Amino acid sequence: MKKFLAMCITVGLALTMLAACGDQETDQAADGKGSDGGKKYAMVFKNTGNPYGEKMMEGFEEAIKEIGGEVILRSPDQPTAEGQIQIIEQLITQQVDAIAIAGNDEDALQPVLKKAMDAGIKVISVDSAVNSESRILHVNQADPERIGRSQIQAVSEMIGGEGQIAVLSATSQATNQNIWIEWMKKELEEPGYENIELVKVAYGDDLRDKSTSEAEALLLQFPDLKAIIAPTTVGIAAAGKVLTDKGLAGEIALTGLGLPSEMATYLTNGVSPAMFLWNPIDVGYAAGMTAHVLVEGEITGALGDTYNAGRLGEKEVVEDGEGTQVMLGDPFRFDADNIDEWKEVY
Ligand code: RAM
Repeated sequence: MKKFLAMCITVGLALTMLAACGDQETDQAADGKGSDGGKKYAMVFKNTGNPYGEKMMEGFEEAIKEIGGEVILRSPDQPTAEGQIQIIEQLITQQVDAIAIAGNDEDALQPVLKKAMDAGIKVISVDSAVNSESRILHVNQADPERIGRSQIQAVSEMIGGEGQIAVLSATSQATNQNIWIEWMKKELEEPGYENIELVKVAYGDDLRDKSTSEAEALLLQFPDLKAIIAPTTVGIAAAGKVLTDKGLAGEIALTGLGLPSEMATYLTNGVSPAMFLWNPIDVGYAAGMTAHVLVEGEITGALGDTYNAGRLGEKEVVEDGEGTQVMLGDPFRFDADNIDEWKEVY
């Protein structure tokens, strides 16, 4: 009964958040007593209906309330650059002070984001980077190299260093997934993985139905498949359900990046021996605090700038290829032994 009640509360909360985060705009005057009254902070996620994005927005909203600004949460229906471009145009017209965007494409948003910056808007990317010309800095959830390499290390352990593996990703344009997959491929070139073959990278576009059909297609196309790595919370949850429904626990291992709340079942039923993630609420919160210090002129986003990111403590702007970034922690490993502590949190 307790479990049923908890589930009802979780489903109720999820539905409320879904309603709040549809392609309809959510504007909320903050009731905090911070110093930033009247300033408008927008977050644009990849697409609607993704619980990970909703958690990130929750953290962003927490930060903006803390500093006393006004928060605007927007996402297109589909994970495309076109949808985000339309939203950015509207945010420019609304004269927001800052935009934090999880980019659906590295380069396609450049003209509109430059236009926003020319209009005085502080633009940062978060979660999925846009190119360094299109933003002041990037708020990075974790080191992409560590994320990519750890997926391969984990999968190799799960399948005894031998067999066919496939990746089920988000969209083919998603910068975050693409860089993680590049690092997976580099790790596969290291000694010790000679008997592991990456047979395919499939794209479920962070849509539940497409991710499900792509996971099913992998099983049909590769009857000897030993593991699926899904570096997307939508993809891994869809694959978890497919493998569970087909009774493939223990036959095909699943790992990747998953939300504990969506993956608890598949970590305990043996479908996924382990998976990884960071705290998406903290990622959104960090983006909010970073946008705030940029708007207030406390930092410019230059290399070496340091600032106070509220409950996350002091942060430093560091190098990121051609641009700059703020780096959060290491990915956390979840398995059947620790999932219960986290499944209610995010
Ligand atoms: C999905 C999104 C998001 C990514 C996570 C891991 O929710 O693609 O951008 O960071 O997975």
